[in-house]
Amino acid sequence: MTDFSAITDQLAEQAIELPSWAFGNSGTRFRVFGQPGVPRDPFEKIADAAKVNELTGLAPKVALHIPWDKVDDYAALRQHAEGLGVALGTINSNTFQDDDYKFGSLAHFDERVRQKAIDHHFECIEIMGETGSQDLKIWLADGTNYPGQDDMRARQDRLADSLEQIYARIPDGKRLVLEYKFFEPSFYHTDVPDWGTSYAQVAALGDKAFVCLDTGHHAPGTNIEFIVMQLLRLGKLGSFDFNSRFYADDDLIVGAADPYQLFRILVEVLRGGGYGKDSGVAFMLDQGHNIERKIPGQIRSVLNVQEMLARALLLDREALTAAQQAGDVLAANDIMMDAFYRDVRPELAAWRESRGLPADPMRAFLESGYQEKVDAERVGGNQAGWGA
Ligand code: PSV
Ligand code: MN
Repeated sequence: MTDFSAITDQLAEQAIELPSWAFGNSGTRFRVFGQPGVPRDPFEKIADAAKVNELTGLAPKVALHIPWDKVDDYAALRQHAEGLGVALGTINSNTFQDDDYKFGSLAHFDERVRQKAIDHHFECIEIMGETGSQDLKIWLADGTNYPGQDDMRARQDRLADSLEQIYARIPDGKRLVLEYKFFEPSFYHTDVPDWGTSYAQVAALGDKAFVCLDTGHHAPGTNIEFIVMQLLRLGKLGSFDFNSRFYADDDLIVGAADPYQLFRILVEVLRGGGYGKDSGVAFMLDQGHNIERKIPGQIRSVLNVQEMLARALLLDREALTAAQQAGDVLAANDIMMDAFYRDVRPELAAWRESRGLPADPMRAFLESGYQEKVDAERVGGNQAGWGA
């Protein structure tokens, strides 16, 4: 059995980017349930995210969504973040909440709307300069609901042209990542439905363009770790949006629905060189906490990823390779299961303490009084929410 101390240097490199929108109210199309203490502006969202980092040491960056996180002074937002020990991360564009985008954005048949969507991305690139962000993440709601509604081929060509124009403005050292999703809100066809389409589009752009893999954006039964392996093999895995799903794009806490899948994904990440400071892969969460409290929801999420990463790091690769090469199916599977079932929680707790972090960050948060404080302070104003 691999000794836990053998993996702590690698564990210490773990960095997960939190989505600012996880701290605002969110819901389903049936209801958004408000909660006390919810941030009223991007500054308060960052304060909550910084709390998660303070207690876990795992979340040094906060991803922003524009226009949800629009502020007058991005330098002030950046300073505020840095003062709280976090940095501003990925800038997510948003072309799905404006009447103009009913029939799409970067693939739209109307040149006026398509230009508006391209301009929005130019604005996002400018914001990246002020926030110090590395990545522009594009997810498109573009698609159609009915066969014949639009020409799928022409849409793909217009998308390629739009992306090319945006890519031309990505400064050196920064990146464009294109996220795919198989359906919703479009139900007949989606313009970037799968990793292959995203890969084809970003490969045509150049070496500053990558694929973003959102774990909730696949059909049931999809072998996501295979996609991780393939994108790493092709040098095009740019980032993850981690969350978990039972049915569609549920945006539930990562590792909650299928912890074994998260383990398998992380095993492939490690196998393919997708982990560590120099890997170039950004690990983000993309979640909504609709019925649970948001800050502990995020704490639980990053701890889930940490626990699963520890197990993946502890996998006995030498023994696994030997079993694979001997064609020993059952031994190979046993080795995977041994790592997956190893309860790393006590060792992680002790290691956290040794680094000056709380052994149990969930409990530390509940005992900190932070929630009660913000519940009392944040009255009045407009609560932030998914889409606001
Ligand atoms: C789309 O469902 C998505 O996964 C994209 O990443 C969006 O930016 C995000 O959700 C919004 O929550
Ligand atoms: Mn996503």
